[in-house]
Amino acid sequence: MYDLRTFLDTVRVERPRDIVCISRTVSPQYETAAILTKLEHSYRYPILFFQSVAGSPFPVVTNVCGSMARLALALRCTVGALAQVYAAGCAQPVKPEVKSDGPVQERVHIGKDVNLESFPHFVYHQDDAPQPYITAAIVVARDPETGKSNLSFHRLMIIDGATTAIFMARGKHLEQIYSKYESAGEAMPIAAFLGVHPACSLGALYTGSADTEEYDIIGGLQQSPLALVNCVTNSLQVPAEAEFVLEGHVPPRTRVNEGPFGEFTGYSTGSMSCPIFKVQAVTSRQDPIFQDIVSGHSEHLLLPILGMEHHLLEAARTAVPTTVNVRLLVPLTAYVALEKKDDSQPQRVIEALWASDIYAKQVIVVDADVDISDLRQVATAVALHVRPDRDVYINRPTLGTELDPSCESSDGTTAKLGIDATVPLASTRRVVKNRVPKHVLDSINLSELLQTA
Ligand SMILES: Cc1cc2nc3c(=O)[nH]c(=O)nc-3n(C[C@H](O)[C@H](O)[C@H](O)COP(=O)(O)O)c2cc1C
Ligand SMILES: [Mn+2]
Repeated sequence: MYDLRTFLDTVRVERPRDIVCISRTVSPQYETAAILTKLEHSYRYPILFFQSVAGSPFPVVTNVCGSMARLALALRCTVGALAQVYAAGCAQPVKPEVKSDGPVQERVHIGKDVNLESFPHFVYHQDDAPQPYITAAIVVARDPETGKSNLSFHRLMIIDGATTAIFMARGKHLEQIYSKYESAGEAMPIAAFLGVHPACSLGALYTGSADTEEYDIIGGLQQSPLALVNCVTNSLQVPAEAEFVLEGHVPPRTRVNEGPFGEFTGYSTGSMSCPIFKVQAVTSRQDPIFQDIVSGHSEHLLLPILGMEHHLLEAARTAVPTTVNVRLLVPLTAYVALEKKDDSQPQRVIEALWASDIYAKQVIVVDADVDISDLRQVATAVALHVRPDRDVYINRPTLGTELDPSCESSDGTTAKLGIDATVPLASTRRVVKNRVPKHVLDSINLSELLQTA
């Protein structure tokens, strides 16, 4: 079964050191973030299960997807196979199945019974807004023109018992869907669900065409249909085995001040003007677990990588079929390894990636013999093979992200950087990488040699 509880049970059995249960009451104001930060400082990334969080009746789980090993466990493969398994799931989508009921509707609160104040009041960083945030919510909405449903994560700042602010990045699908409703003067119905299996989170983070429904990708990753139920107050569908669902709508032409909020970049970029989410119903299991993601920490950084690397690799291969791999190791930066066939290819890949994702602000292209999972090797290639007057590309400002600390405009517009760190195919000077001849390397049997030494 693909729900949060079954995954936690699997971790308890198969990776017992990966889950820590904390029984003493903790404060949601900075304390859970501090516990996670201290663990990260000692290179530990366990799931944290808080039995008691002050001010809320719900137990909380955080950092569920905080290590690649756990994502691999979730998709039943090795860490090394994750990219391939993700691509295989995307290539074989499976439609969801709508059920007449499900555990997520064991409890139903509608209208004046809705009380978001009962959720834990999480604040992570000292310069964040004092209002609490819900960070693990996956939002479903339907495009009013195509009828396609869309999933994406959105930070929700609790304003009162039945209202949150919702941040929707410009240019991403939910913001595009909302602008269609808004220009027709209509509210956008949405539902936000939390407390799910990692396959669901990874599928929601699929990046690609708006015509691809993320529910089908989740089915592909699970290799079985995701069970959905109809919402109680609108016509959307949500995972039947989630822990919580918030149903409601985003009214047109309403904005509030939101943030500041420390983001995945490690920075907050001031307060924003965001639409609001009017919550009409909250449904949950009988004894729900509240899922949380500490913003800007390991889980937040790891979760989107599979979806974005998959998308950028496809975009790069469309431009240059001999692209070997794309890695995202630091924010807003794509490293690309090419089996280069002509010297115009790096520039074509750079332009393709700039165009295909707002988060691809820097694109650095190297030859296939550079290991792009190793920042030192990439930095060395940039140092040794780049002639800045020839190999650096800067485009005119286009849509990036307002979460970029260097972005001075609140509409997210920024220039982008491309670096071609490949070796020219027809260099005037012969440049050759040091190599010990392979046949000699292969002939050396170290253990034999060291025994006789
Ligand atoms: C923990 C987490 C929080 C996120 N918060 C937001 C957010 O507040 N607003 C937003 O626009 N995207 C947010 N994202 C990124 C989107 O979920 C991501 O870009 C998604 O793939 C967009 O979906 P789309 O391709 O259907 O537009 C977040 C991602 C993660 C992993
Ligand atoms: Mn989408």
